[in-house]
Amino acid sequence: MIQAVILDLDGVVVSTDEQHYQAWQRLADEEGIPFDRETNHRLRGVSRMASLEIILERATRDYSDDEKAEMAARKNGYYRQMLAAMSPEAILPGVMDLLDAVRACGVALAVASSSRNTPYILERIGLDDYFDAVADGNDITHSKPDPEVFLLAAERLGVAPDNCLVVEDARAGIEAALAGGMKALGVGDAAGDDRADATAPDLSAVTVDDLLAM
Ligand code: B16
Ligand code: MG
Repeated sequence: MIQAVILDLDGVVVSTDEQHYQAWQRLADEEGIPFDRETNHRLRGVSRMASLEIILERATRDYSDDEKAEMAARKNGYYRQMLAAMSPEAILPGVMDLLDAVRACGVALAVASSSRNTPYILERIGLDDYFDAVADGNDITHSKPDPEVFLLAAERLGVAPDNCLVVEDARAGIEAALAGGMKALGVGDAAGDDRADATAPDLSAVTVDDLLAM
């Protein structure tokens, strides 16, 4: 029985994919490292430092740990400049109607994201007080596909993992939810992931009855 719905943030509640892409592209251009949308696709749900390591696969020299830290911070500065322009209009279609309906059924709601910018994004979209629990990249040591962020969200809600449903757009996130003993609904990029318990193009195509019957 589903007692909690745990949502990934980027790609499920909002789409910050384009802003991540533009910020990484600017950094890669400055460093003369080839980067494209295909590589950007591999960064979905992956932590900031792990994302940088993927970008550096195409670099022609080695970078020190200090240089890597500076590059990740520079990219994050570009990204946050773009997040500053974000408003509640960035919430993806169908999300608020579905979440309000889930909450009306007495089911708890949490966000579990790899992003260390989660508090800032929730503030920008006006949802900083909306969720019953938040777990994010600031709280964890192992990024998806490790289940740590989902298990922490469930613990903060006081709900057992097998009573939790995760909504994810990244394949690494589906893997993480299942590894944590939770059910998984794949949307967006993860709509083609046949390991998920159910899939949908986005949350506007999902009803509260669909969700809670999983
Ligand atoms: P930050 P999610 C993830 O968020 C993004 O999908 C991924 O592209 C990003 O690299 C990661 O957060 C870290 O983000 O640099 O803001 O800490 O999908 O887990 O909500
Ligand atoms: Mg995501």
